[in-house]
Amino acid sequence: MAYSVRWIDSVDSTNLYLKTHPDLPDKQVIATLDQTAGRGRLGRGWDCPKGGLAFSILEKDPPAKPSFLPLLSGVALSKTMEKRGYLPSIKWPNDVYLSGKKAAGILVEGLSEGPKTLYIVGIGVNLNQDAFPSLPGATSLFLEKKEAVEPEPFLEEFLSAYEETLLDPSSSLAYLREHDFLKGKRITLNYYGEGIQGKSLGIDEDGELLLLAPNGDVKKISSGEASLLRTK
Ligand code: BT5
Repeated sequence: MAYSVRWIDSVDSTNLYLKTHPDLPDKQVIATLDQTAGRGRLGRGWDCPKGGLAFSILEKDPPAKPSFLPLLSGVALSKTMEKRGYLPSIKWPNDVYLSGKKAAGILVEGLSEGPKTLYIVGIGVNLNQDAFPSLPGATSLFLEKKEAVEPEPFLEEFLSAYEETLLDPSSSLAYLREHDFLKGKRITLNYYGEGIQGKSLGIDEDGELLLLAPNGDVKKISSGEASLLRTK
């Protein structure tokens, strides 16, 4: 496999570690079970209480379109979980869900190095936590099946699924559409600070969300934050 994993005991953020070590070889993976200041999107944080796995992959020349990296990483995570008997779905654009709750989050960051852009694919997976007192919308693999998950084999399985997924974006997109958490649901989308409501029609070939607005327009959304609308 092209990816080589270095485990570190504790780190603020595995994404930040790679950002500050861009000279590490292409496809270097930094992994930890103790991430103390994990980063989410838009300045949010990622909690990694004991039992969590955090890792980041350095992609100097990604084999897939960079804008697809979050979705394709979600596909690879979902496949890894499915092979182990879980029933995951992928919540556009960057989460993996189990039983309607968030089990993993993905943060892809670009880093300019002269004329080139390097990509850092950061993934947090809730493996063995047995409760999330301050995160009611979170779950872990342990909570789903009451079985502990060994982090090292899980990461190895993920990396081979990720390698395959990146090399075959069209069948990965088909998988994504079959595991689309939002499809058919009424959602609110935070789109450039504006909340738009509508029904998610699914994900198109560009990885964009198709939203059917109440006036019948179909909007193509490239990024944003989706939450489910409660139905009475
Ligand atoms: C994400 O952001 O979901 C991306 C998270 C990426 C984390 C990885 S860990 C390895 C690498 N190194 C880093 O520093 N980061 C990456 P976002 O979509 O913005 O979601 C963040 C929100 O998810 C938070 O505001 C919480 O509401 C929720 N959250 C935080 N920790 C969680 C957890 N462990 N499980 C489920 N939800 C969580």
